[in-house]
Amino acid sequence: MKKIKIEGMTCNHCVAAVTKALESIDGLENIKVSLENGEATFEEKKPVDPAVIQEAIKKAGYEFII
Ligand SMILES: [Cu+2]
Repeated sequence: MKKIKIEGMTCNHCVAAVTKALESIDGLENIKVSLENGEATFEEKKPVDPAVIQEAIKKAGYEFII
């Protein structure tokens, strides 16, 4: 399981937006986004470039802290 830090989430809409962004990435599964902890966890069915994840989260309007 991988864990990433996400900055900027303030409510459940943010959680939904980040979840959707992560779900749009091919190769990720079991995505869980925690508003409380400001993080997301997921499994990689196949290796995913962190830059792709960062880009998707950025596009959704949040910041992925490596
Ligand atoms: Cu929000």
